[in-house]
Amino acid sequence: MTGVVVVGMQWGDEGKGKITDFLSRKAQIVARYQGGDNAGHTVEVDDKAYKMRLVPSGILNADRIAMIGNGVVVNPKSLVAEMAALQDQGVSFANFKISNRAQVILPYHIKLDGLQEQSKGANKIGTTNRGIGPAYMDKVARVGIRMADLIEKDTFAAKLKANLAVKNREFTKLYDSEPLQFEEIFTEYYQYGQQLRPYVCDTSKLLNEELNSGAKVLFEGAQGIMLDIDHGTYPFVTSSNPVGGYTAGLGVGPTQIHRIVGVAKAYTSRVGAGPFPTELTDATGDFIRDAGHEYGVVTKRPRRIGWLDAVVLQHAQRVAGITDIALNSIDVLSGLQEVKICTGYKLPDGQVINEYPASLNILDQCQPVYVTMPGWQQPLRGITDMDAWPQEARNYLVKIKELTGLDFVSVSVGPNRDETIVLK
Ligand code: 2SA
Ligand code: MG
Repeated sequence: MTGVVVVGMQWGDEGKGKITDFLSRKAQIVARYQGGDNAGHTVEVDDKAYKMRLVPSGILNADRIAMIGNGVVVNPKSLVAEMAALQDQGVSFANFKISNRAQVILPYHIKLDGLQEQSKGANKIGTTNRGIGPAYMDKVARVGIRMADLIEKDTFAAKLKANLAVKNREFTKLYDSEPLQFEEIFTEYYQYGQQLRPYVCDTSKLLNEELNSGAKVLFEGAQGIMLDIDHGTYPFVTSSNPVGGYTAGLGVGPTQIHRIVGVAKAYTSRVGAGPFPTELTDATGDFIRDAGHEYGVVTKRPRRIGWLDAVVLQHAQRVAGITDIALNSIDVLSGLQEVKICTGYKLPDGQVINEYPASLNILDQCQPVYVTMPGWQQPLRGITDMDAWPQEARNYLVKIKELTGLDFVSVSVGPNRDETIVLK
């Protein structure tokens, strides 16, 4: 058992990239198990910023295997572009692997993502418009095209033709939109497939062999637990399982995992629509957004901001079996008069619950119950000696530990590698 999972405990953007980068230094393999190019993070090393969406951050060490598992939906066009940009920066892909069972995102998925969102009007999810949902729909409907198909000319042509016939009927009849042309897509995407072909293999077989011979593996989750298709704020979620997805998404047994690190920010953010009980729509929210540079990596959208929610953290801990917490961005809270943590939700009848409701209707009626603590004025950015912190900031950590029962594996006081306090 040498597997460690890193997963977001909120709605994504918890700073998983930074934690993955730091934990992966001890790993021989870093493997992505779900999501697609809706994920996105920047890893900064020695003044160089590496932007990644699909490629696991483990790629930055040439000796390490960086793997895209079968549970990931791969947009070949954006993967080829991402690889080219990283190669230009001197990154080696000698140990890069893509599962032959990973689903492929094609232009009709992206088009459908946009059309589905449009047709939902005010109820739209606010997707990243990368075709993620429609690609997983095709997977479950058993009409998806996998990497193994993409690289076989005749198989790809036949499957693409059959799928396009159905999708084009949908585009023209249901959405009154233009059909897509087979030739264009086939020529372009077959090329991408051939460029990716050298990396395509049975990643589950490789991964199990490596694990059985003692390799340390980091399982890199994308998005966050509150965006999980089962355990998140459905239907305002992504279409995959950040929770537990590594078993199905990489073809390994849960017995290979011994540690699950949950990454959380010291406050909460969310992009896209959907419930957010501790949301701040006031000047405090604006203050945190600006101090934390809370704008999306992929879509540049300003993120919604709120207080830390311990109901969310407890839910995440429970459904994912989190063993440790990596807390990020506590430095962002410097300068506030007071800081709050939500400890429960109050229903209209006065009852206080501390489980996250499945019903959006009940969630709508929930009023957050807060513990309010004095804030601190001193900047924490870069201050890795906690003894030099104001007592109020230390108290905030103690409260989080008390509410979650989790040990801190690390606490971050800034985005850089050396702005991390490693505690475990
Ligand atoms: P989609 O495109 O179908 O997955 O969108 C569905 C909802 O999921 C939200 N979503 C995200 N929210 C925050 N961060 C995301 N990705 C991170 C990033 C990467 C990460 O930095 O962009 O932290 O792993 C992400 N991806 C999807 C989206 O806003 C919709 O609400
Ligand atoms: Mg992010």
